[in-house]
Parts: sequence; C-alpha cells; structure tokens
Amino acid sequence: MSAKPVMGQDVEVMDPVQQRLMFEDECILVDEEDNVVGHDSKYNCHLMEKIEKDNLLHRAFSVFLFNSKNELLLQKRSATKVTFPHVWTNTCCSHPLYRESELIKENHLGVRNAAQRKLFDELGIEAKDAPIDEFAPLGRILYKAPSDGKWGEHELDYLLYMKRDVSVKPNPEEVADVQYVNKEQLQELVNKAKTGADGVKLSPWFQLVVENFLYDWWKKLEEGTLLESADMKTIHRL
Ligand code: DMA
Ligand code: MN
Repeated sequence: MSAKPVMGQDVEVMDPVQQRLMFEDECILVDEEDNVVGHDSKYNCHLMEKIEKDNLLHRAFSVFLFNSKNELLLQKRSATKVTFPHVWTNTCCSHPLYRESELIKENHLGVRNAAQRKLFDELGIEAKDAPIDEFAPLGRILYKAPSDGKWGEHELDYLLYMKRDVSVKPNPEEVADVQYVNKEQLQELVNKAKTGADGVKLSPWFQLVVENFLYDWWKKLEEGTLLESADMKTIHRL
C-alpha cells in the first residue's frame, strides 16, 4: 500500500515543517468498520486523487477540550497547514500514527496517546495537564471532505472529550489563534462562517460535529450526563 509519493511542484512550495510531517507521519489505514488494513504516508492519505482511486481511509482524532466554565477551546489553523489553512476548528485534530503506542486497541489507548502527543505539539499543553485517563472517547464519525482541488480528508475520526483548566502556549507553526467559546459565542462564529463575515471559515469536520452533536453534548455537560452517553459501538457516517 505504501507507494512512494511523487514529488510535485507543490512540494517545493510547501512549508518545510509541514512538508516534513507529510512524509514522516505514517497514518493508519482502516476499513469502514475501523479495522486496521495497512498504513501509508500522511502525504498519500490526503491526496484527493489517491483517496478516490484507492479508496484510502485513515484513522484520526478530534479533541474537544472544555474548561471548568464549560467553554470549548477552539483553534484557528495556521496559514502554513497544507490542508484547511486559516479555518477555525475544535481544540486539536490529528492522526494516531502507525507505531505500537498509537495502535493499542484496549480502551482506545492508541488514539488517546496520540491526542496527548499532539496537544503538546500544537498547543504546548503538557502531558501532566492532559493525563491519558482523562480523554474520554464519545463516538466515531466517518466523513470525506475536499480541501482544495488537490488535498482533502477521508477519515474515521474519534471524538475525544476532556474537561480541564490548562495553560496553553500555541505553536505558531500549527496554530494562528485560539479562543474559548460558550454556546452563544460558538453560534456567532457559525453565523459568521455562513455569511463569510470577518473571513470566518470552519473546518468541515468541526462543522459536522457542530451540526450533529455539539449542542447536545453541551446540554449533557450541564446536566452531568455526557460521559454516560458515549457510544463507541456506532460509526456515524456523515
Ligand atoms: C487531521 O488533522 C485530523 C482531523 C480530524 C481532520 P490535521 O490536518 O490538523 O493533522 P496534523 O495536525 O497531523 O497536521
Ligand atoms: Mn487526515
């Protein structure tokens, strides 16, 4: 499965840090039931042409970090991200890699290890502030989304919840801006994204979570029943 990527012109203009990750990160390929079927470079997994031709689907995670006031931490992706630059999205998104520690199935430990790694890489949140046990998987979604003509996503995405007050030090290579939002503030951002006001855009996966789950999560968070409602059996095809 891991055909050598062809170096195109785009590679020369790609930000060097993001370029390195495109070739060093080896993503986990899964079938639509989330069984591991192989691995391939982050580069290949996000090339729309390859996704369509080989039906490549890879495993991913999306962290939703709330503070003690039940506000959700959002990030704006940096201008140098190859896929979906400049868009507002949930706290942190990335991929568990094809390595032993991130392939562990029990209690979704592999995905949670990856989430801890990336919270530090992207937001400077230290491991002691993001203990593995405190990432709670709430569900899984499967979706496909083009970024521009060339790049896109086709992911089986674990939605991970954590509630904790943390100190954040965004890495400018990854993150252009951060903000905490309550329900009303998120709705304002969603409205702006609809009309394009202030140039606001949302990532497609965050938009799907907002439309399908987030307000219900907020309600359950206020009632204290969110963790009971986790469903790791269903894979929601959105
Ligand atoms: C990929 O995120 C994961 C999802 C859920 C879209 P990303 O493009 O931010 O990955 P990375 O941080 O590894 O570049
Ligand atoms: Mn991806």
